[in-house]
Amino acid sequence: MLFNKEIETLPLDKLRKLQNEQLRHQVHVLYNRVPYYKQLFDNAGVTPAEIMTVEDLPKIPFTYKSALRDNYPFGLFTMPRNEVARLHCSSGTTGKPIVVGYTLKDLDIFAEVIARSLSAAGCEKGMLLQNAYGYGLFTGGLGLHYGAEKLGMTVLPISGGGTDKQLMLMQDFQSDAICCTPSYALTLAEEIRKRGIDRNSINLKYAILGAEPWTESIRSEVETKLGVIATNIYGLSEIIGPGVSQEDFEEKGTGSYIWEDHFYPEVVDKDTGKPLPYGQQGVLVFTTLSKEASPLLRYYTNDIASIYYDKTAKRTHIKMSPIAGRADDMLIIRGVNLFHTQVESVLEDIAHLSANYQLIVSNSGAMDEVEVRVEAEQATFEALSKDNMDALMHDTFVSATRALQKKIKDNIGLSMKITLQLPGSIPRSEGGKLSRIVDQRKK
Ligand code: DLL
Repeated sequence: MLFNKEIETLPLDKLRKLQNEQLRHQVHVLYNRVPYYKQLFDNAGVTPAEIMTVEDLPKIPFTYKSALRDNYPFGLFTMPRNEVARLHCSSGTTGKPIVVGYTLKDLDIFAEVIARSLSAAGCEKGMLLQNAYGYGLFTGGLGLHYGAEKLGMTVLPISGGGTDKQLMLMQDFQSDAICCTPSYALTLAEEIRKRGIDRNSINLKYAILGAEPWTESIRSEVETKLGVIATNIYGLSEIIGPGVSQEDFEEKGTGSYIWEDHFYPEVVDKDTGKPLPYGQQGVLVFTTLSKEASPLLRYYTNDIASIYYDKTAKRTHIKMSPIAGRADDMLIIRGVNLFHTQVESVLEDIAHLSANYQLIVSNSGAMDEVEVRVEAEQATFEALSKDNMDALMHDTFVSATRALQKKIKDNIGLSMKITLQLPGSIPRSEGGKLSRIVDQRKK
């Protein structure tokens, strides 16, 4: 079902017209009301009058996360704080968080794009959504919450974590859909199996997963173990939160629709900053077209993806590929660029290994080394343990780890040490985002 059929299927020429009108207004507001943007334009020798269409966007320099930090807390707002209805924060690795503001109209837009997203994910009015994204400063919980209500769903605002209660209410209330991070979906799926919960006592049909990179290997694990159709939801606080893009449950694997009447995307070369053609992978850059309180022009997300139109799709809006990783999280190992999702993708094809893994990066020798710690798959491990004391040493696992090592070498071009681990030994998501990389390099 399409939540807003008219907009979601708007012919491209009309969509562009709408975007251009909104962009001209947005540029005007930012230039006149936000000193940071006035200076950005003046320093670049660009006037607002030169930005007539989205094709003119490359004339404007990027806005980086540092601009939000430097103007902490409300310096990039277009209006006094007392006219803002809500604040959210996104914590960085160090220091102060970045702050984003929403007017009531912004909150309507937020709910609208989430309602569209949940619809695309398969959800319908009347279904029960177990919202296991964190409530609070994080945009996930409240973002999904109001969008689900707008769609007419019943929302269970359980927030992240508290696995016992998640599983109890999931059964007692017969939740139809769940939204959480993909790593937490894996945790829940595993706990269901571990506790011997009857899958027939669970009614979940859809899982809306995002807030961290994930691949087909996690999708197949979550889908089989939870019995759901799992789709990808993407977003970032700076742009609005979740619901910048969403995958359709009947078009799985073909990318996620960017709701481009509100968020105009570009993909640029990570080294030169030059716009890249559709289909080519680079850094995603977004311009908010309709936001009132804290709009941004050409926000440099650091997320690596490609964008493209899918002529065979249900909607006219542009699609984006899954995020390969963040440019600032990319490892460079012996000259080879590496995202942890590349290892995760390879894992999907290797039998008897689970999707729980960690990359340990070290430099005790002369060069950087990556060790892949991966868990033996529970079912195989249990079967082998019955008649073998040390199941991890069994030929089945030895061949699986060799196959993984070879596939990594063939596909990624790096030799990595593979260490097989006992099921359950690698850290799990306890409700939020999970880090897959342990960087032990001495600087
Ligand atoms: O994670 C918003 C969100 C909440 C998205 C719930 C989806 C679901 P931030 O905490 O500001 O906001 O983190 C944003 O998380 O720049 C990406 O690097 C990453 N990210 C978000 N969604 C995905 C996804 C929320 N589906 C940052 N795939 C972004 C890969 C994602 N990475």
